[in-house]
Amino acid sequence: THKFWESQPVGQFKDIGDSNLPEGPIEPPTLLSEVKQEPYNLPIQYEWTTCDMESDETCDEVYNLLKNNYVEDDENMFRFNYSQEFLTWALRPPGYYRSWHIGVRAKTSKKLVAFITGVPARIRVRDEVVKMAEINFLCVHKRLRSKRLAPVMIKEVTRRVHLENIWQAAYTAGVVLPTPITTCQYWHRSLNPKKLIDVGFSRLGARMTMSRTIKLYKLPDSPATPGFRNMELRDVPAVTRLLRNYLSQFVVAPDFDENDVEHWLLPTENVVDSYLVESPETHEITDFCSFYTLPSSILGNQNHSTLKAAYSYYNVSTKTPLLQLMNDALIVAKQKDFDVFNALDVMHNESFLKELKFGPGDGQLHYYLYNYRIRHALRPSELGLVLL
Ligand code: MYA
Ligand code: JJ1
Repeated sequence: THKFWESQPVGQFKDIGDSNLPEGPIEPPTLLSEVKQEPYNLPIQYEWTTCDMESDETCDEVYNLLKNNYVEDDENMFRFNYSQEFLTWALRPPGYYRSWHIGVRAKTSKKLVAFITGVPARIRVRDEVVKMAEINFLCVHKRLRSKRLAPVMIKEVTRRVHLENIWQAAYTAGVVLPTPITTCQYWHRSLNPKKLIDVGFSRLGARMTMSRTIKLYKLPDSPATPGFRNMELRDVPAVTRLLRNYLSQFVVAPDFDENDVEHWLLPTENVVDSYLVESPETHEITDFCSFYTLPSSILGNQNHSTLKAAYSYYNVSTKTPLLQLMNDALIVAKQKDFDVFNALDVMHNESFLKELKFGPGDGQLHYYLYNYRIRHALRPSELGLVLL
């Protein structure tokens, strides 16, 4: 059972398959004057702190909390290691609220022991564009687990989102909660198979030698598509049009404007890479692909401490076949020294995963909406949203 989640306005397990329940908000908004004005109570030893992500010092504290306590795989071999630059990018999009970057400190030592964040986003669900918070980076220090701190943090971020007159949220988790709008599979494409095998990320296949494996995953030195180049600032209007048109076909997707595209998709070194295809004849922008950089710490390996992973982000093909576009993405990721290229089975990704030698991982990612009911669970291919 889920004592906390059963008390929240989210789709409940008992309601699955009930076609009488309408799609849309589960609870109506209240007046802002009815939103609780004081923070929720924490256990007496702890205090709330708003984390100023413009301060390098605070950003370092958050970085270290996450580096040591954030998400691990099911065998505790790898732990996400989001960089400081990544965190400032992820947490300071257009219109962000400082008050949604919430920490918990030990009162006596002032040590940061827990964290949760929201950033604002417009998310379209079918034909409705809904103002939402994207909730991410929920983390409680390993020594403070299972003390019901997470529900207090979730209630506090909810309160601060409500204070901005926003009543819905989107989030992902590796665990099953009431109730996913869809469940996605992680797929992995080896770029540096020897290292992946050495650190236990992957295994030598049956009847495979190391040299046959290296050959299997070999890629050309440079992209094949004429006109394939880095996205630049001047491309923002064309990329926005391309992306808006592409995302319109999915049931749930972000409603990106030019400001959002500039923030989320313009290349930022060691954070996000974006490429496009400019037709050599017409100079039209016809295709686009992107990935973000999220290394993982390798826990307890003598020879390697970091796994450099690229994660597929938003990709659009109108002229170059998606398979060829993504093969070029693999080629540039390999040139940038990534060890592995990861992707979820969202949007049209299924059409290239097997052919480009991705294999299914042991992890899944469940997507959720807060205070918004979807009548039937979606197929991953109906989802046009990638959260970081
Ligand atoms: S997902 C990434 C989550 N982080 C990690 O996995 C890092 C490593 N783990 C930890 O730091 C802790 O284990 C966490 C739980 C902090 C996850 N999402 O305090 P507890 C429920 C939601 O005793 P702890 C991400 O960042 C659990 O079912 N709920 O547990 C998106 C139980 O409730 P119930 C979760 O292990 C986050 C209760 O918490 C999650 O010490 C989106 C137990 O609390 C989870 N990942 O701490 C948050 N894990 O009894 C929701 C456990 O009912 C946002 N729980 O089963 C909702 C929208 C809010 C805004 C709304 C605005 C309108
Ligand atoms: O990375 C993941 N799994 C890897 C490593 C497994 C190590 C042992 N548990 C994996 N490797 C196989 C790769 C192989 C390459 C050649 C082809 C065949 C496949 O499967 C998994 C995803 O699969 N990652 C995790 O488990 C991390 C947590 C995922 C949930 C994230 C929740 C995030 C919350 C966000 O806000």
